[in-house]
Order: sequence, then structure tokens, then C-alpha cells
Amino acid sequence: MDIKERTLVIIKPDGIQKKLIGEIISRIERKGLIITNLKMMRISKELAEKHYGEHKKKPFYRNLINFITSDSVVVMIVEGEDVISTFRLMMGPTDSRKAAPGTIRGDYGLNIERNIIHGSDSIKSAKREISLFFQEE
Ligand code: 3AN
Repeated sequence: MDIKERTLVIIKPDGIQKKLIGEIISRIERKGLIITNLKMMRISKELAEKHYGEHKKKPFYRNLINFITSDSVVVMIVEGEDVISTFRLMMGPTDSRKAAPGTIRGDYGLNIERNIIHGSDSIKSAKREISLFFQEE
């Protein structure tokens, strides 16, 4: 059985503006997770709407799309045993104000929207998101 799992990680525009690319990559590497694919890009409105499709009806949807497309992001596929739950723990909860120190959002995030980082929330989401961002695979 293949115990390796994959997740899609996005360093969001606030993470780029705060110069956290190196810090976040370091945390991933020091934890022992493997970065198999990495690119810097500007997310189009179309791609953002596909990625956040599940939130389409939410009141924060428009702001979310505007924010994620507002500047460059870094997108990665990260691999490792139980990487989805491991990386969710490393990120901390969605609302940065509730995230503990030592987590990425707890250390660097401002609030629920400006929360520095995205990580897939399930195997199903990871597969969907990886195919959206790394189509050539
Ligand atoms: P996570 O990124 O922790 O998986 P989701 O999938 O519930 O969180 O939400 C996706 C993104 O939508 C979050 N990262 C956050 O930026 C934004 N978001 C979620 N809930 C809210 C909210 N109540 N107000 C504003 N933005 C939100």
C-alpha cells in the first residue's frame, strides 16, 4: 500500500507580501515533508472560482476571489505520510486570530481572510486542487 499522500499548498498574496516564502518552505522541509512541484503564479479569476467553488454562495466569496487573485502566489504539491492532516496542524485553524503560536497562521496570519496559507482539507479536495493547478501531471 502506498502510504504517501499529497496535498496542495498555496502561499497566498499576504504571505508573499510579508516575505514568508522561505520561512514556509523551510518549515515544510524541516518537518520532513517533500515538495515535489513548485511554481510562482498569478491566479486568474477563472481558476480562483474553480478552486473556491464550494464557497460560491458564501457572503465572503467575492472578497476571497479578489484577495487570492490580488498578487502572485506560490503553489506547491507536498508529499508525505498523512500530509493532509499534518499540514493542517502546521497551518492552524482558518481564523488566524484563533491559531496558536507555533502554527503558520498563529505566527503570521492577521485574520480569517488574511491567513497566509492554503492546504487541502481532504484526499478528495487534494486530488481536485492538484489537477486544477498542475494540469500537465
Ligand atoms: P481553510 O483554508 O482553512 O480550508 P475554508 O476552506 O473553510 O478554510 O475557507 C477557504 C478560505 O475562505 C479561507 N482560507 C479563508 O481565506 C476564507 N474564509 C473562510 N471563512 C471565511 C469567513 N467567515 N470570512 C472571510 N473569509 C473566510
